[in-house]
Amino acid sequence: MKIEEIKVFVCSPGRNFVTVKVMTDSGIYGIGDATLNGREMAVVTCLEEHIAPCLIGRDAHDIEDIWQYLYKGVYWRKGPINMAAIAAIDMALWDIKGKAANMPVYQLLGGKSRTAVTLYAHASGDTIEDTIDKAQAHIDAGFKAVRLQAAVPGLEVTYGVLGDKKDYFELQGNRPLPPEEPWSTQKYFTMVEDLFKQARARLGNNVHLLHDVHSRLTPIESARLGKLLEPYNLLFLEDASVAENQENYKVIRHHTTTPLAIGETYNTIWECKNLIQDQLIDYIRAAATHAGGITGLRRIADFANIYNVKTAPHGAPDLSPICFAAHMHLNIWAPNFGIQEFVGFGNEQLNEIFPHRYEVKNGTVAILDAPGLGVDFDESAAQKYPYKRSYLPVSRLEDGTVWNW
Ligand code: CS2
Ligand code: MG
Repeated sequence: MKIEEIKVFVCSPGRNFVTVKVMTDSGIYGIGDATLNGREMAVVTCLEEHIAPCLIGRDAHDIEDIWQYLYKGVYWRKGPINMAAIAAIDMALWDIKGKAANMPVYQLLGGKSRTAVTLYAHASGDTIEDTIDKAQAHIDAGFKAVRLQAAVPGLEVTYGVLGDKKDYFELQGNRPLPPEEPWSTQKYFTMVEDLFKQARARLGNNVHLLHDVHSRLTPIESARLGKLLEPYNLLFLEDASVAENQENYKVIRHHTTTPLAIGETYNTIWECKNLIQDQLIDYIRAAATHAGGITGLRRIADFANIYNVKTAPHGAPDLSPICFAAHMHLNIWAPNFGIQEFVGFGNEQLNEIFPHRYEVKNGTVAILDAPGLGVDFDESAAQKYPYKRSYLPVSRLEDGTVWNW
């Protein structure tokens, strides 16, 4: 089955998505997600100009060889742009193989380890009360796990809290330049302890609570936070500190038993090898779109399994439903699957562009038995929402120093 054409699309139903469609001479096509928020067009160029010409005429069944060819063959290994491009091709090839075999992708990975995938929902509020009300609504809808984020009093904007803004562009003030957001660790600490104290008091102990620090703290501050939150029994504390230096996590681990999660920006196993091997984390959050596709994430999951680290794939709204589908197949297969982040199936526009039949019931998603990935891409619907330049925010401390967003 030969690859005949590789099409690349960018659409913007509220935020930008890069989608790849690999066409074969058999009539079967596959789709993949190559979205890299804030650097979308770099991935498009990488795919169109550098990758697509090398793949025309290749056998679409050679997933592993094509992955190695694009990873090792480029000489400049790794990196988010290259790995997002590889990821999209890889997902599309798994989609094709599944359709050709008339089987869902999880069957090709080894079959199911479970019958449904547990999700964690987001509760993000302008106040602690508002956050807890939203968490209660998720619990009432059947969710067993909820991530709590609340705006930090005294800061103009807080990561993870959209407030009354309709979408991502409105949050940026419709300016096609990176918005800047202030940060204060001191103000945050006051809020976060109250948030979990009040949440446990109101929500009880029968629900898993999670929290994303979005890399704002230094290792010793993270250690302090982990200790502070121990009484509230978190499922995990996410991205407490940056781990470009993986040894940083030894400082945190040394002081707290709060479980730690990291990895949504990772592109390969190499960024988390020591974190996993030294058992410095409990959940690895890499995403198929950013870590080399199903092939890349499968390798990370298998390695993590040896060290009792579970998977918790990134499920932010800037990953397309194709990535969500790829995660679902990995989640259904992985013996060490932990939990899937879930922000809803987006707006109507998104569902029109990426038709799928996933259904959430009691905070879980049952896998569908459609062949391949089980999600499609409607080219003409996508055309209605053209690309809009957009950036992620930049963070600054209150004295103006650039900080981690
Ligand atoms: C967040 C993301 O979902 C998460 O855990 O950290 O929403 C993140 O801010 C975005 O994906 C950035 O692109
Ligand atoms: Mg996060």
